[in-house]
Amino acid sequence: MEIREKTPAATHSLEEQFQAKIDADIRIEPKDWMPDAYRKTLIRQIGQHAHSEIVGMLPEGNWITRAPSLKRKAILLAKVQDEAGHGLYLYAAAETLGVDRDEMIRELHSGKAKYSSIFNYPTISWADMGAIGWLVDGAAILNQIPICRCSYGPYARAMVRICKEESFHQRQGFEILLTLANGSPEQRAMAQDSINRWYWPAVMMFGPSDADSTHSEQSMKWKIKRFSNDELRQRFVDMIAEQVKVLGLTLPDPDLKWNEERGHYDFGPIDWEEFWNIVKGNGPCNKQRIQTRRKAYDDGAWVREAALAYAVKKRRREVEKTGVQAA
Ligand code: BYC
Repeated sequence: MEIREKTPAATHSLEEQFQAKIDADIRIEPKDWMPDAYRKTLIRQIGQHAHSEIVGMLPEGNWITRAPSLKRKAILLAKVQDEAGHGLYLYAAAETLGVDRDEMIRELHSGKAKYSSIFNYPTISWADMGAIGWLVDGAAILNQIPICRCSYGPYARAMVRICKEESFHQRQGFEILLTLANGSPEQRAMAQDSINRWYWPAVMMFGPSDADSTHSEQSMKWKIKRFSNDELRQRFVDMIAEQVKVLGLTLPDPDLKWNEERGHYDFGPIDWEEFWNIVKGNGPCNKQRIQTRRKAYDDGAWVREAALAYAVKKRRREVEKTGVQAA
């Protein structure tokens, strides 16, 4: 049933007024009216994004104790901590839509909620820390800068700080690869091998091609997404194809070629079978990632309990002192 507002000028449905706000680039805030489907799409996307940040800590966390120097270790530790922070801002942004954080985490642990395909690949060498920073965070920046202009206020605002931090992440990754590329032949080979393994999975991070993207059309109308998956993917390839020249290394795509007419790089076919296989949970590390997250959650139960007990005690003391009951 169509709902109409009871005001004199109520010639437009709530849905039409909502879309008019979006068209005029007016942000939607948590207490504003919004269609259920808009709320659901945001909960899905922000939830998946938050999970990606938290699961994304694992492949790099794997190298913290094996970083080649104290400086590298401190930088990597800071980056992984940043990702925990990103997850927390994003869970908080999703909570403004009325979803419970524990429920989101349960969905991650049960396999119902998705997270980015990229984090289901193993990190087998130190150079992978460079490739993740350069390629994965590079892809993340291109995808996430437009989200700073997303129609939903809390998501857009959370993305501003996240993007600043991602930019540092990408630079540190590039610098790791540059150092290796200018090092011994073995180090150079290690950097090249890492790029060979991470390049295509990073290209896939942008999601299915536009023709197969179920949510893009609606999400773009709602300005949750500002560019399509393929548009962002093309920008990524154009950027990386130039930056790899500075490294003096190559990308594993024999079809990569500058197209003068299009003003873009042409690139080879994407292995969508590999992508969907990973999304469905059958990648090299899917099971391990979820198991690790579940264990971390269970092991952290005492911290959550202690924090809650402390909050209750603090509130009780305040009431005893002031006689005022907190809302
Ligand atoms: N992996 O209709 P589509 C980071 C799913 S964090 C897995 O195009 P949408 C970082 C999609 O969910 C990186 N699944 O969807 C962290 C949908 O399935 P459902 C994460 C994928 O939402 C730590 C179906 O395929 N970034 O960078 O319009 C360290 C159809 O797709 C993937 C974000 O989350 C994938 N790659 O567009 C370092 C950014 N792609 O839900 C780095 C925010 C698609 O219908 N998210 N699917 O079952 C987005 O921008 C969009 O959600 C996407 C997908 C572009 C990813």
